[in-house]
Formats: sequence, C-alpha cells, structure tokens
Amino acid sequence: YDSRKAGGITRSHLRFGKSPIRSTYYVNNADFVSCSLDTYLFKLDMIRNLKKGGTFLLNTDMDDETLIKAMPNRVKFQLATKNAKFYVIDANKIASEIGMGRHTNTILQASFFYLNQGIMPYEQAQELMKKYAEKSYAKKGEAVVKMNWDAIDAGTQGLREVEIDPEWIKLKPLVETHKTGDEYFDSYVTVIANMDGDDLPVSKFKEFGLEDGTMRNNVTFYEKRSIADKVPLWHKENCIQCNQCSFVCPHATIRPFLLNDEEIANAPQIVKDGVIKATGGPNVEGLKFRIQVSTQNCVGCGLCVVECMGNKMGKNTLEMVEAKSQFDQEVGADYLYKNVAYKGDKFPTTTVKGVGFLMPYMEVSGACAGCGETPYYRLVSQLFGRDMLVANATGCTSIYCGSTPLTPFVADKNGEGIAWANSLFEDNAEFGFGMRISTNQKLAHIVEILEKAKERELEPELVETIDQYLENIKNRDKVRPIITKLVDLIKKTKDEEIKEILAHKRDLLDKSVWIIGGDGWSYDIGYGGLDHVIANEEDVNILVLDTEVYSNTGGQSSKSSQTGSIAKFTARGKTQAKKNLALMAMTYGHVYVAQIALGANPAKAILALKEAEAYDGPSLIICYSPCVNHGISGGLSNSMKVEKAAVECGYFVPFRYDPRLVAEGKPGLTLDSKEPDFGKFRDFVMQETRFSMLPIVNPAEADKLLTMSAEHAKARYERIKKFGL
Ligand SMILES: Cc1ncc(C[n+]2csc(CCOP(=O)(O)OP(=O)(O)O)c2C)c(N)n1
Ligand code: SF4
Ligand code: SF4
Ligand code: SF4
Repeated sequence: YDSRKAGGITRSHLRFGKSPIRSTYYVNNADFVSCSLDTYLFKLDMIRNLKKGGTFLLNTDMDDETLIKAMPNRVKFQLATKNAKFYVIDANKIASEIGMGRHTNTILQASFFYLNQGIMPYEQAQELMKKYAEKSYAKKGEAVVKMNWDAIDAGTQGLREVEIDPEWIKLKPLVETHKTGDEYFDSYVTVIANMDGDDLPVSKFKEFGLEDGTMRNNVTFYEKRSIADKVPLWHKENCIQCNQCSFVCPHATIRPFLLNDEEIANAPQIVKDGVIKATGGPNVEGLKFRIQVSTQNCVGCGLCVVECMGNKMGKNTLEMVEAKSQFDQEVGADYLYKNVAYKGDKFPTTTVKGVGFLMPYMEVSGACAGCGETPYYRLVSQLFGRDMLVANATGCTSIYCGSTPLTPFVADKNGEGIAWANSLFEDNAEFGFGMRISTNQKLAHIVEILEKAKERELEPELVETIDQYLENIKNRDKVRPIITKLVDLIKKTKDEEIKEILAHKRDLLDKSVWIIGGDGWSYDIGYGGLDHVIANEEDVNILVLDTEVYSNTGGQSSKSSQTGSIAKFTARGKTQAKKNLALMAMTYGHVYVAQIALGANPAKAILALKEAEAYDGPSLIICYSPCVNHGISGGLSNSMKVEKAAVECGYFVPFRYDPRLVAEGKPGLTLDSKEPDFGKFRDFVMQETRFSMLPIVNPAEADKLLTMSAEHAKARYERIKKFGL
C-alpha cells in the first residue's frame, strides 16, 4: 500500500493452497487480478503479473464501447497476448442502490469467489460469506445483515464478460505517462507513485542525492491525483470574501487570491473570467479577488462548502459539483498557486481573512478527506512556515508529512520553507529539543565571530550593522533585512577573518522550532520526553494534534481518550478520566499553555499560536482534532461543527495560559469560550459512534460511564480555572 489515507492504493497478493502456505513472496504469475478503481488502469501496470489464460476483473461504470475506446493499448495488448478472460462490474452503482454508499468490497469479494471456483465451489463460498456477514453485523441489526447478503448476491448478478479482440496483439504496448519535465518527478516520484518503486535501481537515489534519506519538497501539488467525485464550484457573485473556506480546508486546495492588473493580464482565460472587485478597504484598492480550487488535488471532503459563510447566509456561494466537469479549473491553480504573489500584508494576520492570503508552506497532504489535524498544521505553516524547523513524532502526521517520495512541504521563491524530520515515536520531544540547542549553539558561534571582529578595525557601517544584528538577533521580522545588509557588507569588507560568517549564512536567522505529534505520542509514549523538555526553559513550541486515540494505527485508546469512549483496548468503554495534560504543564509556571479548536473560535486559535510562538520559553498547544476514527455523524465534512459543539458542551475547553501575565501580577488564564453547558454533553457525545455504540456493547454500564464522562470533563475544566484564574 502507499501512504495516503485519502485515495491511497492498496495492492494485495493472495495465495491459496491445499496445505498451509508458510513462505511469503509476491505473486507474479497470478490466475486472477482484480482492480477496484478504473482510473488505475491508466497509470498502473495492472495486469503485468497475470498469467496466460488468467482472468481480469475491473470495477467500472463505463459501458463496453466507452471502456474499449478508453483502455490504454498496453492493457489491450496484454489481454490479447495473455489470452485472458476479462470481466467488468459496476460495483459502485450496485453499492449505492443497496444502500452501502461507497463500500464495494463485499460485492467484489463475491465476484472474486464466483470467478475463482478452483478455490471452492461458489455455493460453498456464498454460504460462508453470508454466515460471516451475519456474525460480523448481527449487533448492528437485521437490516445491515440483509444489506450485506444483498451485496453478496449482487456480486455475481452484475458481472459482465468483455470480448477481447485478438487484433489487439498488434498494438504497441506503450503507455503515455504525464510528464512534468522535472527529471526528479518524472523518473523517481512518478515511478514510486505508480507502485513500480521496486524497479528503481539504487543509482537513482545517488543521482538525486537522496542517500541520506532526504526528500525534495514541492512535490505533492504536481501529483494531481483527481481522486474526488465532487469538488467545490465558486459562485463569485455571492461571495463575501471572508476566506473561511480556505481556513478550514485540510488540504490547502482552495485559496483566495488578490490580483493586480498585470497578474490578471498574464492569467489564463478561466481566471480572467472569474474575478470580482476586492473588498475590505483602501489596502486592496484596485485589486481583484478570486477563490481558486485546485480541482485535481482536492479530495472532495466538502468541508469548505459546509463552512462557507456565503452559504450560511443562504446564498449559494460554494457548491459541490461533479469533479470531472471542473478539471479544466486546474490551470487556474497552476497559475495562481505557483506564480502569483501571496499578498499577506493587506489584512491583519490575526484574522481568518488575513491568514487566507498567506502562502501555505504545507499543501495537498495525503491525510484523510476532512482530517481534523491538518488544518492546524497548515495554519501553523502559513504563520511561521518560512522559518520553521520541525521535529515530528510518528503518527498520522509523519505519514502525511513524510512518506518517500511525498512531502507536502513547499519552498517559496526565496527557497525558504519548513525543514522537517521524523525521529521516533518515543523520543520526538528530545529530538526537537536537540534542534533548539543546536540552533542556539550556531547562533552563539556567530555572535562570538562578530564580537571578536568588532575588536579589530572594521568599516563603520559594518560595525553599526553588526550592532543592529546583535540587538535584534531573536526578532526574526526585524533582523531579516539587517541580515541581507550584513552579508552584503561582509562580502565587501577588507577584513578576511569575518568572512567565516558567509559559511554560516543560513544560520544567521533564528529558527522557529516546533515539536509536533498526536496524543499517543504526547500523552503516552513520548510523555517522559515531553515533560523533560517543558521542565527546561528553552524556546520550543509543542503542537499536540489531539484525536483522543492513536489514529494512525487504527484507533487505540490513549490517556487522552475520554471516559465512556470506545476504542481498541477499551472496547467496553474507557473507565478512566482523560489526562489533564494542559494542567500538568501549567503547574510548572513557566510554560505557555493553550487549548484551541478552530471550528469554535478561529481568531483565538490564531492568537494562541502567535502568543505561543512569540513566548521565549516552552509552549504547549493542544488542538482538538476530529478524526475518521470518531465515527462522526455525517462524516468529517462536519468536523468544524463538531469542534464548535464540543466547546459549547464543555467536552473540550479552549483557553490560553500565559506566564507573562502572571509575571505582571495578573491571572495567567484567559478562557476563550462562554461558560460550557455541560447539560448538552450527553447529546454531543452520542453523535459519534465511539460513544453511541456504548449502550449496545455495554448496556449495564453505559449510563454510568457517560455520566462519569461529563463529570470528568467538568472537573478537568474546574481545576484549570482554579489554577489559572
Ligand atoms: C515505540 C513505538 N510504538 C508503536 C509504534 C507504532 N505506531 C506508529 S504511529 C502510532 C500511533 C500514533 O498515534 P498518535 O500519537 O495519537 O498520533 P495520530 O496518529 O493520532 O496522529 C503507533 C502506535 C511506533 N512507531 N513506535
Ligand atoms: S472539498 Fe475539502 S479538500 Fe476540496 S477544497 Fe473543499 S475543503 Fe479542500
Ligand atoms: S467561505 Fe464562501 S463566502 Fe467566504 S470566501 Fe469562501 S466562498 Fe466566499
Ligand atoms: S488523524 Fe484521523 S482523519 Fe486525520 S489522517 Fe489520521 S486517521 Fe485520518
């Protein structure tokens, strides 16, 4: 399988034998190959390993004529030379008719057994599959069992054999792959993305200088996987230019732009045709506004449409439409995302509107559609990405941020961007701490060279610039232009010794050090290290993306999971309270601590991130992150609504605790929500299957556990208030 959680590819190799099979190896002479998505046929070499006389099954909505016309010559050639049998089924249509949504696996499993009766007679397979479905779904009720039985029956009824033309043997088996012109992308990234990585010679790593495990950035945007069924369409006349859509997008595939006349003149027609006058005061006078969707990278989660302010005001502003009808919009994204200046200086970047115009240094990650973690990661990248050094724990973050060859990070025109590395699950805080210490060490060495140089005779302008640099060394915004001048003067000076600084050019600017991971890392396995780091006073920013389970490994319970929630290892509902990590960190007194929820109070979330970053000491920001493992009613397109509701009922309480305020004799705590209404707690949790399953699996204790859950949440909140106010 590849690493993507949205639209990822899984390739399974299955062998059957009369006696147990004890060795593991890939099947390269298969009797049967099945493909569940017809678009794979165009980029993957699907039937390379099908044996002569084998059978190929394709799930497609195309009729025979359209399919044969569209099929690459490579596939036709292989089918004919292998003398194969070729079957198709429209499992998606069948699944939606039966009421199974997009779940096609049961249908395709039945087709598999029907077409492979060498394994066992179909009647026997059918009986076993039905028995298994009954066992698996009995708890969910008769209707669900019946639905699965229908799916099993449909797996044979919908099958159709496609005739293979023997003339296809004469076709050239070449496949036209889309070339970007970038050698790294075309001969390395694409090969791995097409599941042919095993064919790459080791010399390829050497050719691109990857022997040390590094990856290049600026990759994922060019993948254009086109995996969404539906994507947003912008109705410009109804837009209020609030930028909320881009603020919530987990994949940075919808962005607002401000364009001047020259940028419009150079734009593709599709952009020229879709701009409106920018509103918001004199700063944007004469500029035009446009919302641009990267339609071939959007994963179709629908979050932007659910959260669109225009839509909420009753005007049809963003609408999900058939993706294929919008793919021509991608030229607009190519132009705007990559060629037009991000005008982040027109509005305060403390607002959703202002943040929208900042370049995301993270884009098109492989996270699940609608993931609750990635909007925080993307937001941090917009605010600080230019100077960020990230230590990333293992978890979903490490998978969607750094699975060879794909990293969602982007360098800007000056080559600046996020430098990122993943060490281990259990040592990530220490790893980031090391990044901080080494950055300090480098700066100290630079200061030493400059102080010594001042003792010699230097040009007065250089001395003055060195002083300015030393005075502002920890203020990145102020020191940035000073560094440019300093480097210039050092290049020109007669003093040869000071030229050593030129070897440390990229270290002249202090870094924004971030330590990032999930709750499994921060509350549990990496907690010892996290505690050690916050006990020290170094300037690091710790971002906890709290999904309240180990998400990446399928939802195991962590110390962050709340009482009554069902997860792996707490299958009858968790009995203990959620750990109060925020309060534990607050008790040190010198740690900046915040809890944020983007869907509840975006402006306060931005403020917390800015305060944390500016604080010269350890900061801990806990971000409430809805996840696919929660079983949210209506799916993750509701994740922002869930964050809001979680805050209203006290399930999660946003606040900021700032030791700088305490030093001024003020209370350190600022609450960023109204007094929670704990009376709504039970209704809130029952919207998620991780809680709503509790009365079914543990009827005797469900009520008690759910009551305790609300009590624990209240106690957590009261203790934070008592300590901080
Ligand atoms: C020491 C160790 N134990 C277990 C694992 C396997 N593992 C990888 S990711 C993961 C879950 C991470 O959960 P969390 O920190 O909550 O992050 P999320 O996936 O939710 O973002 C686990 C258990 C590991 N990599 N290292
Ligand atoms: S549908 Fe989802 S991925 Fe696509 S632009 Fe909207 S929020 Fe982003
Ligand atoms: S959220 Fe809706 S109204 Fe606001 S900028 Fe986006 S499209 Fe326009
Ligand atoms: S945190 Fe949850 S929603 Fe996000 S990528 Fe991981 S499993 Fe998917």
